[in-house]
Amino acid sequence: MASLVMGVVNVTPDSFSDGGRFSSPGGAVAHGRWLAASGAGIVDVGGESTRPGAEPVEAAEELARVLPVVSALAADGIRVSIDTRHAEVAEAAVAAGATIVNDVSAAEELMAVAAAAGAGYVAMHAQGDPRTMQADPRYDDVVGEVHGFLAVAGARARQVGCREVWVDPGIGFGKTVEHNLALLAALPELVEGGVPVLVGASRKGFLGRLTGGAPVEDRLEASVAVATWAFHCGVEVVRAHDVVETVQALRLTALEAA
Ligand code: PMM
Repeated sequence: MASLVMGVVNVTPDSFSDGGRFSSPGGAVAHGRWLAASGAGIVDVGGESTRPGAEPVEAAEELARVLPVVSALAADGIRVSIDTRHAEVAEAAVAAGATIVNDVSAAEELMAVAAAAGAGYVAMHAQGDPRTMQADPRYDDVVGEVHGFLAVAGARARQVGCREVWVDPGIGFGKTVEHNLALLAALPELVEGGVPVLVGASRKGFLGRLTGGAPVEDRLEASVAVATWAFHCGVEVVRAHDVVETVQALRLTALEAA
């Protein structure tokens, strides 16, 4: 599969990057349509913020947030992924037309939902829970441990019958700036592992730290720089908020004439 951009629609009041902007279904649907029209090959819909320090959301509340959005976008023929840690949310979303389960917890339960529905599956690495994951993340060998975890999770997802599988190093999920940079530097090795790779670094905190404190709304250039690097390394899907600019990065990386 050629590389593509996954556009983000957070139907949440509190996501770090766009929290509160699309918390009504109508606004979220309009934004998802715009992302697809701007070149996103997948629109990722989430109803629970996983930013550092975020409180968990009940599955019923998450469902109420995401289902109308998933249904409307899928009915338009847009490829929708559901970003959730709850199996019942994943199940309802695939029944409503989502065709990818994006699981930041890489849990067996969610793999099973994706496999049963004939949906694709993203297995992401995280250390710890969003509430506490950035408190003091530690690894002996971050690249070895994350790649090892993803090799097992990717193989397991295929074994339980997931049709399409991606692995994701989980930038910012229980990782320091140095951990994130080591994982980004090691993307070529992860790609060589043979399971398609997805990366999401868009607007994340480490980009603020690396750019002298740029606030979340000023991280476009840094986000596109990481996306360009990721595509250059052979990453198949880049998760991004700024779809127009990230699609440009993809085209340039693929040396396609715009
Ligand atoms: N990051 C966030 C949420 N979901 N899913 C995947 N697969 N990879 C990520 O890096 C990822 C994710 C957090 O970012 P957001 O608050 O902008 O959605």
